[in-house]
Amino acid sequence: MGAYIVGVLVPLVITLLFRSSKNGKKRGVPVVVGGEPGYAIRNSRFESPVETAWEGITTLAELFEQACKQHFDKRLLGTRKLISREIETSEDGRSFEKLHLGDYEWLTYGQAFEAVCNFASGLAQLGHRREERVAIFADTREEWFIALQGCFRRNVTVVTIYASLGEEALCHSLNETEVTTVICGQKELKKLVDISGQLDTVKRIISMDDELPSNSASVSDSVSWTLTSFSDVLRLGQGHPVEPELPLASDIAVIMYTSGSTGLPKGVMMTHGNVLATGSAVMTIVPGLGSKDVYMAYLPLAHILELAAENIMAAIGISIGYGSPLTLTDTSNKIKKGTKGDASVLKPTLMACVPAILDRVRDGVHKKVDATGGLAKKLFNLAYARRLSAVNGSWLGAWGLERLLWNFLVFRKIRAILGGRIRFVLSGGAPLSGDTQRFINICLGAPIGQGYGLTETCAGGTFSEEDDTSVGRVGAPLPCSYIKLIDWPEGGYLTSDSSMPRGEIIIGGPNVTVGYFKNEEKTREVYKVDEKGMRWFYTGDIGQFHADGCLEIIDRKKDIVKLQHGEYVSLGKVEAAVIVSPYIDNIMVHADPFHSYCVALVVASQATIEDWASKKGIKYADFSDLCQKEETVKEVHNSLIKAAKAARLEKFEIPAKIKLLSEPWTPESGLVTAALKIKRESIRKAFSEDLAKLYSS
Ligand SMILES: *[C@@H]1O[C@H](CO)[C@@H](O)[C@H](O)[C@H]1NC(C)=O
Ligand SMILES: *[C@@H]1O[C@H](CO)[C@@H](O)[C@H](O)[C@H]1NC(C)=O
Ligand SMILES: *[C@@H]1O[C@H](CO)[C@@H](O)[C@H](O)[C@H]1NC(C)=O
Ligand SMILES: CC(=O)N[C@H]1CO[C@H](CO)[C@@H](O)[C@@H]1O
Repeated sequence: MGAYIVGVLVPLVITLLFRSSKNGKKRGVPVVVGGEPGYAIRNSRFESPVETAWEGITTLAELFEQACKQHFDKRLLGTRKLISREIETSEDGRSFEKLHLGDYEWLTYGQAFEAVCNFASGLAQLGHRREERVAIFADTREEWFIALQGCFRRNVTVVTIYASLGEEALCHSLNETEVTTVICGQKELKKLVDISGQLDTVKRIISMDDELPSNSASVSDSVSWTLTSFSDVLRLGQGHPVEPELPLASDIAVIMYTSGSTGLPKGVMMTHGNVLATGSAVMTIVPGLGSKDVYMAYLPLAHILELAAENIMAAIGISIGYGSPLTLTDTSNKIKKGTKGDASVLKPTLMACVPAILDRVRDGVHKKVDATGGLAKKLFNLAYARRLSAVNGSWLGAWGLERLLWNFLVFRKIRAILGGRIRFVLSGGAPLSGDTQRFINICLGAPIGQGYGLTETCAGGTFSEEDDTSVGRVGAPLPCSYIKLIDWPEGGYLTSDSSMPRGEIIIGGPNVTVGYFKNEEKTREVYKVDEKGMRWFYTGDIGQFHADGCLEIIDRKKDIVKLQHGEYVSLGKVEAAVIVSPYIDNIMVHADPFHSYCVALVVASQATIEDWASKKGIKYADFSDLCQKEETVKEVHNSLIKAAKAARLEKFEIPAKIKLLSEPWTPESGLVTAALKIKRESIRKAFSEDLAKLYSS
């Protein structure tokens, strides 16, 4: 009996003590900084911005070399062996590629270092000079990482390009940076061959795959580049070693092309110091990061989140296993039925995610639970409710034994989807909905560290700490960043606002990148150096600071919205493109960062639509009635899509759903300015219900 009471009381007391100390915890504290007046916050644990977590280390090249010496015999890079590749045909005649993949095959830190040195030497032997730039244009894989580190060892700047970038953007980025060597996979090589006529500066291609695409033979005479396989470059380097020429902290490590808000993509220049500062800061925030961890690598390495993450993992003796979003779980699209997905084979402890992937996991679990139904569903819902009230602050449910029970009965199976050992999830790239954050917290039993940052700040910004169970916020400033809010009177956000300080978010610190490549005008517009020498980046996002020093993103300054998958939609650009449809009098495109598509409110052009209706013999009471009809909406939507395609808009830019309005927007109604420019905020407010419906239906 006595033991029982102790057993209950001790955890209870500990829980209560822990909670009360947690409630008042200040995660960020005000700090006096230079530059424009505003309200600035720093991480409460670090007085001045962290630049490096490793004594004497100032570049990614030094960091990697040191780690390889320390962890020589440990596993570093793992790739699954391909057992077979099959084409499956579905009932409706479409065919899908299915992969049967085997175990991970590993390179130790020692072996990986040798490969990196060989690659660096091989690249030099191919004739690539140090001051010329290399582009890596490929999906995330082991060779990507080896090539990156190889370039770093010779102070060669790497241009990264999203594998999904369109042709025009691809040409632009290769041309602007005068890249002479492109390292790519088979799929990307096919794209390069298609545009070979426009690539004036490219002299060498290094193909990660030995297999070549079918269209490469046809142009081999006309192109001026040489094609070498990755393995040949390694062999070449092994036979002819070249001395390393290491970079300095201020040398440009990477020029990262991000999908621009308008027009062509911009290349963000990051120094070794920049990436190191972000990585050092993240180190201090993921709890107990150490060489027992295994990291699942599958997000694009052309994204700063993944690039910084892999560099940090490889700095502390962690094993990195490669995979892809299409082979991640046993039920992923490309996994052959009955064989295992990447996560079940690797059993990672850490992974990075973008919100869209977590949403998919959540929807998948819901679907499965609903399909099973019956007792299993009841049990799941009960377990979920109990755990929810526990993480939401009631002490009873936090009691360890109950948690163990639910884990055993219900959540164990869900965890198995990702290998069963995940202990921390890093989320970034776009805001995560509170709903999904809770769901993943509970079902995976692992905290999600949500970050807010931009390519321009080298992903530095804020990061929610492990023990912060609130949702909808992005945490306190990273140790490498100061976050300042400045007034934006036009938008009605002031640091003196009574509820909380609000304003445009600007980010300062050693993590802030040096600017856009060959674009000084734009750089001067959004980067500023204050009188104390600190660099600040103006994000254009609007935020507010909670009392504990955590940031919440509440709005954005520009009419540019980043969708859930990270693509930017410029609302004005889309509107200008589709308003040419004869059925459209006026239009407001609306995008929501929690969704992957945009929607539109369309003011119908009465004359042309009534004309169309009479030709079709459609009967209707009045124009308002006609605008409600499904066939009318469909006709206008099709015409809009046609206009969008003619203007070469990307799929995600084309409004997926529209609402047809019969009443014009006038200055009198307050929905457009006197110059007839649309007033977004007013329209959003007036039609908030319609917009919500477009996203929910
Ligand atoms: C690294 O390369 C850049 C660009 O070519 C050059 O300006 C810089 O001086 C190099 N750094 C070192 C340490 O040689
Ligand atoms: C590449 O750049 C050169 C000048 O640097 C320009 O003349 C050419 O049109 C550009 N090509 C493309 C495809 O952008
Ligand atoms: C969680 O707590 C908040 C405030 O403490 C409350 O508004 C909310 O309803 C709670 N949710 C659940 C599911 O208990
Ligand atoms: C690499 C880099 O940009 N370092 C700068 C970081 O910020 C401090 C001031 O906070 C500067 O002194 C460094 O030069």
